[in-house]
Amino acid sequence: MTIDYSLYLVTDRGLSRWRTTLQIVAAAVAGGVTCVQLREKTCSTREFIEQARSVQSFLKSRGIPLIINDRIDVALAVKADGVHLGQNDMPIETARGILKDSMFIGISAETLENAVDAEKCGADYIGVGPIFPTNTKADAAEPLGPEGFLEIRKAVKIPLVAIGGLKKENAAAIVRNGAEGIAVVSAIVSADDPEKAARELKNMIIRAKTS
Ligand code: TZP
Ligand code: MG
Repeated sequence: MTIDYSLYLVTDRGLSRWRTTLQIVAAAVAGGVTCVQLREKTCSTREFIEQARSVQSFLKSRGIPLIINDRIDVALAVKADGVHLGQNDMPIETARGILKDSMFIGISAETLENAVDAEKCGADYIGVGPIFPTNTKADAAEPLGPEGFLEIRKAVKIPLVAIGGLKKENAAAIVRNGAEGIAVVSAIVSADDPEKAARELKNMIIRAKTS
């Protein structure tokens, strides 16, 4: 499977207001999201698996990949398309030893060094951020800014998905700096109209990629 990273939704049940994660995912997909990462920081393992199965059955028929945040066991249990690991999660070498090539592995990089290491260790893509300040991740590192992103772009070849404080007003510069994709949480999950928010972001990305 090849993954279209262009508009990458990361879920957050705490920011979804009165909507369920599945409702947010459905609206986001209708608006043009190309990839979904299920990110659950507080629920039980059982609930995480149930949630993953329900989101997966929605995504599968639409050809949209499901990536599981942090939890390789959950990713294996539901046969997800990929797993996304941070710098304090299971090391990529260990994860690759378990998963072999059955799944994509994405790695979060907050620095140039993180990104170079991730590529060297065989990551399929890198989530680079935060690019801009964000309230969504409490322990987020210093923002890299568009220049920090560009420095990483020049140093690695694998796909880069930018994350952190991205919205339709500021993401075009990052696409023009070579991001394969834009990952967002609050810009879609907390929007009054998540479908419209996704559509506007998608149109912006298409324009930036073709200009
Ligand atoms: N990793 C780096 S920043 C971030 C994550 C999960 C949060 C991004 O959230 P938002 O709302 O798109 O700024
Ligand atoms: Mg993590």
